[in-house]
Amino acid sequence: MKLHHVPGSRSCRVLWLLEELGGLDYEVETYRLGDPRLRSPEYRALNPAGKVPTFEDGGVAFHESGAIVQYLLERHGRGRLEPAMTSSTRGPYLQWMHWSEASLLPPLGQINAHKFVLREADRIPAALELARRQFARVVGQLDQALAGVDYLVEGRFTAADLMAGYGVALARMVGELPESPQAVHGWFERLSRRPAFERAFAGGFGGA
Ligand SMILES: N[C@@H](CCC(=O)N[C@@H](CS)C(=O)NCC(=O)O)C(=O)O
Repeated sequence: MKLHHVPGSRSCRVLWLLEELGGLDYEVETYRLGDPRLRSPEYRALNPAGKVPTFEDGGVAFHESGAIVQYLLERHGRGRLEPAMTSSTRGPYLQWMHWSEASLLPPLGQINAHKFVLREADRIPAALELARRQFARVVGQLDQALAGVDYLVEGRFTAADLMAGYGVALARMVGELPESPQAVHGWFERLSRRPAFERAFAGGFGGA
C-alpha cells in the first residue's frame, strides 16, 4: 500500500487511520503543497485532479480521503472504529463521515483560498468574511452534536471523529477555528492526544 501525502493536508486522515489500525505495511510518498510532481503526467495518471491523498493498493490507484478511509476499514478494520453495519448508529456515523468533507471543509477551503491560496489580485475580502460566517455555522453544528458527549457516535472514537477532526485540525493550523464552540475544543483536545494523531500531524502544514 502506498499513500501520496502532503503534510497537514487531507492525506493526514489516511495516515491517521493507518496509524490507528496499526500493524499495516505501507509506504508514504511525501510532497509539499504546490509540488510540481503533483502536476506530472505520471501523477495525473493516478489522480487526474493532481491532489492528495491518492492511495495505491494491489495495482489500483484511487483518491478521495473518505473513500480511502472506508476502504481501509472494510479491508483492515475488523470492526474497529465504526458501528456495525446493522447498528442504529450506522446512519449517523455515515452522516458525519460525509458531512466532514461535504459540509465542513468547503467553507474552510474558501477561507484558505481568499486568505492565502489565490493570487493576491484574485482574493476578495467579502468572500473571506462570508466563508468565515459559513464556517462558524458548520462548526456550531458540530458543537451542538458534541454537547454532553465525548465523541460523535456511540460515545467512542470512530472514523467519523477522524474525518471531522481533520477539518478542525486544519482550521487550527491556519488560525481559523472560532473560539466559542467549547464542546468542539474539548473533543479536539481528546483527539489530538491520540498517539496516532500525533504521528499523522508530526510533519506540520504544507511540507518542506
Ligand atoms: N475531496 C478530496 C479533496 C482533496 C484535496 O482538495 N486535496 C488538497 C489538499 S487538502 C490538495 O491536494 N490540494 C492541492 C491542489 O489543489 O493543488 C479528498 O477528500 O480527498
